[in-house]
Amino acid sequence: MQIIQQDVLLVIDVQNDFCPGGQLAVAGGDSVIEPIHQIAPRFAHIVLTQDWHPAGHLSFASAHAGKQPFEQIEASYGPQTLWPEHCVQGSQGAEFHPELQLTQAELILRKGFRPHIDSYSAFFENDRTTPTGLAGYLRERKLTRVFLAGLAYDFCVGYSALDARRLGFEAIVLRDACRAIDLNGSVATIESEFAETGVVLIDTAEITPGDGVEEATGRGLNDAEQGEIRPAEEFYEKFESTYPELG
Ligand code: VGL
Ligand code: ZN
Repeated sequence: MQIIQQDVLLVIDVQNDFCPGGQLAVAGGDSVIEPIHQIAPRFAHIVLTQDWHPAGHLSFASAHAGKQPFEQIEASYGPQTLWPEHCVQGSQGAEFHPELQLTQAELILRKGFRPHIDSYSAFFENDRTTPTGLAGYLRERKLTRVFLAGLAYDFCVGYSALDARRLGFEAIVLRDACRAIDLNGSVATIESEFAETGVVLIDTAEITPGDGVEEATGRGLNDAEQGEIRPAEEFYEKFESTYPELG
């Protein structure tokens, strides 16, 4: 698969707490870094997300008397899994893994900062209606195809991919650049939703290699030199019919 100028690599939550030794460690979490580094130079645009919770966040089991991590509660917006305290704003666990080197990233999007609502997706909080602003950012910059990598495959990566589709973006998950939590069949669940909504699963090896970032991505060119941006009209139509209130 050829990477084009309208593509963005969305790197989800590669933070200390989701890596070995962290508060909510995902098995092999830090092994997403190498494949991410392999493909990052192919992309002209990279966005990072950071899970970013205030102390006492609703998603923490410790905020609910008698509840343990990985149990569920009924939140005002529906079922919510409870987690160990993780990614507390300003803590070392909330920092990006020190080996992640993506200084060229153009945006760091923080999510999950509202005390009473969790946010797995980079696009919407867990009520599936409160936007994070990312759709507007991508739309305004005419970035129409979202490649996803990071942690966790079956939660924040998966929800972000599904919401990307819901918003009319193309969504391609880089399977080998993700690791899963796999809680109560969550991998099977997310993959059946991928199939339903048209989220595409590929490995990073399927991304066409190139000898020059400049030629493949147009990085270094200004907007005029980059030439015509591909599917803007079609994209806007889709977006506006899905989200008339945002159109
Ligand atoms: C995540 C659970 C809680 C994730 C974040 O990044 O997948 N999972 N908060
Ligand atoms: Zn979280």
